[in-house]
Amino acid sequence: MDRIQALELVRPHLTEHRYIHTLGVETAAAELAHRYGADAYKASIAAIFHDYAKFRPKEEMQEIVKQSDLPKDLLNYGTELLHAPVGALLLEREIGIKDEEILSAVYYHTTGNGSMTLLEKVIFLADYLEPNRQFPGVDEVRELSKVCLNKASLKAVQNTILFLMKQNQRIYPLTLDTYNGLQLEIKGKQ
Ligand code: DGI
Ligand code: FE
Ligand code: FE
Repeated sequence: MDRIQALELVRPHLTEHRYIHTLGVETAAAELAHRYGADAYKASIAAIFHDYAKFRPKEEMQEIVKQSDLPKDLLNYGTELLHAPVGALLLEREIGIKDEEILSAVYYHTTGNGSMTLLEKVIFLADYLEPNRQFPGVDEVRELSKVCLNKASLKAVQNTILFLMKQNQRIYPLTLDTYNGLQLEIKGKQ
């Protein structure tokens, strides 16, 4: 599958706004992949498909979690979390994507995890800082992303955790694992 085919496949699942975001994530992912040595093709395909399930009805996503091997604790946090793991599952089922690196980059694009691969970091960070995003703190992460992938990813997850806490939202354990994992990678086990 080339990127044009991928874009044609994802387009019907997204709004215009979300499609523009997706193109921004692809651009950002290409830059990060080039800078940090990730696979350019996988970065492009994972970016194009990362929000594939974003507009599935939440009842459908909850049903998929219940009837698959996805972790059931996903149901106890905001429904915003579901589109990432459900998206990975549906990409395999509906589009036939089998590449585990691409699927895991989609799976973890919202939360991250405690020991992220290079491609997972690239997609996690590209989603956060793509050029169409504008919110407090994003420029600092953009600057950091030119210097250190781990430090930029850490700042992004820190900002997300602080934002969620201010909104009195629950924080999914994987999001905290991401914070701890990146701290460990940056500072070592001291
Ligand atoms: O899909 P996007 O909007 O492009 O971005 P995303 O996949 O990073 O999703 C962002 C949403 O996910 C935002 O509403 C905050 C939410 N989120 C991220 N981490 C957590 C979370 N929500 C909860 N409850 N807990 C988390 O740990
Ligand atoms: Fe998303
Ligand atoms: Fe996104």
